[in-house]
Amino acid sequence: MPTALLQAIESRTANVVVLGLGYVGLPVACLFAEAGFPVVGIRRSRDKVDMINRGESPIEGDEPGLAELLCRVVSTGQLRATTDYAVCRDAQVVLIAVETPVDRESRRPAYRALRSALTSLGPNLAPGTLVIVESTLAPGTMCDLVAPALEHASGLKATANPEPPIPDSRFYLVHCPERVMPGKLLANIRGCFRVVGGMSPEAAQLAVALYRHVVEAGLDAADALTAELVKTMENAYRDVQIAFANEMALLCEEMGADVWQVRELVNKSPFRNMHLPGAGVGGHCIPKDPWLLIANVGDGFRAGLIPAARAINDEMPLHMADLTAQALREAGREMTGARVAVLGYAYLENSDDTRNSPSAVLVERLGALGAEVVIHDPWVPEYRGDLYERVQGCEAVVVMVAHNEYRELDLVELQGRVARPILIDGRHLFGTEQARATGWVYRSVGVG
Ligand code: SAJ
Repeated sequence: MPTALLQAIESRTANVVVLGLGYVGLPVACLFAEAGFPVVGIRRSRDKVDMINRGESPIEGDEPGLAELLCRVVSTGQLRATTDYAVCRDAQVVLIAVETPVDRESRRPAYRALRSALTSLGPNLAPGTLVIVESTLAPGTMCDLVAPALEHASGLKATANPEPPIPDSRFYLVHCPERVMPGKLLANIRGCFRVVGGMSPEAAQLAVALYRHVVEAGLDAADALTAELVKTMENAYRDVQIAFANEMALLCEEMGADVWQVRELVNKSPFRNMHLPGAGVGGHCIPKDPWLLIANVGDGFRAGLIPAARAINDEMPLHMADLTAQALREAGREMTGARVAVLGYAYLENSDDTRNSPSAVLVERLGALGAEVVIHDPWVPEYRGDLYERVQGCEAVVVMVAHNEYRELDLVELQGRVARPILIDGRHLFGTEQARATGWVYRSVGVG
């Protein structure tokens, strides 16, 4: 193990550079700065760099502790931001935390930001530096893209396995996938176990020594491919579980049963944990990571379950549109020209995050069917406002997100505002008895 680098890490004197000061990079930069490391963050936008150097957080939404921590570490000089990659020349540690989205049409990884970061870092990479990619990657990316791209751009060699003594032409390369969740950015970095995947065992051990300064949970060293698989597979696993619940909801609707009652009884069996059916699956992880998982597997493998689960979950907001159209038709009303209220635009309850929101799919489909759509969401600035006023004159109300505010809705008051009492419940907030007792024409996902 290289003593100089390890000593710099253990003494917290290693210069740390974080590429990408977004919702992954900024909190991790702040935590390493708080731990005592000198940290420089790189971001493309001059405005955002200036904002961060004023100690102001560019991260939207409620992130407990982040704004205060950022202000503190900037004021002490532990953290500063820049647009200039030349700062990497003095770094002993470089963390890469740029977005790695999936192309909507092809479902292939879109690595433009990653390639750009690697190309910019390369010429400024000093021998012996520990480079850690936190962005979520399709398994195989570290070996087939990150290492070759960085070697080409730097003229150095990534450490290989077994570990030769580090001459002055090598760098250490690791993948430590992020585990952020909007609303819990700092808590998740501190509290979630991390897999630390090294391109060599020594690289992994160096990264474990580094993360021990900010991660209170377990740190499991592994190889880079294992780390890529762990992150994408844990989210694909969740996507499949949710898809099972959604398919059972559709089955129960068809059979005239109540999936919510069935689910409760199924989960009384040991080792059962049937997830919640709903109006769709959004966010920055679950809809994307299953596609990353199967992106580079190769011809000898045919993915069946993963694409099928994605298709089921992607279908749910469209199913909400079908339930709405059906209820209107039964009331003798076509969708064309009908005023429909969509309650909830965030992808997750009690969150302002709208990334990959199922509501966006529903709103588009309702519009295509000729409806006049009004949107309300107490967490999303552009859709805040008085809910009862927003639904005035509507002929259908569709609940898409289980915000606390919606759980406490006064269904009698609401009915007094709408032109037609049709309530489509995508998260089963109200239950059939409660809704029908207050005179609503009520349809819930999963209830036939
Ligand atoms: N959803 C359902 N049914 C469920 C659970 C979720 O329809 O039973 C929907 C939600 O409404 C939402 C989407 O799925 O639209 C995603 O919800 P989520 O609870 O998985 O929240 P995320 O997307 O923030 O997932 C993150 C992930 N964490 C990381 O990537 C580090 C995920 O791996 C975690 O399992 C999840 O948080 C969590 O459990 O908190």
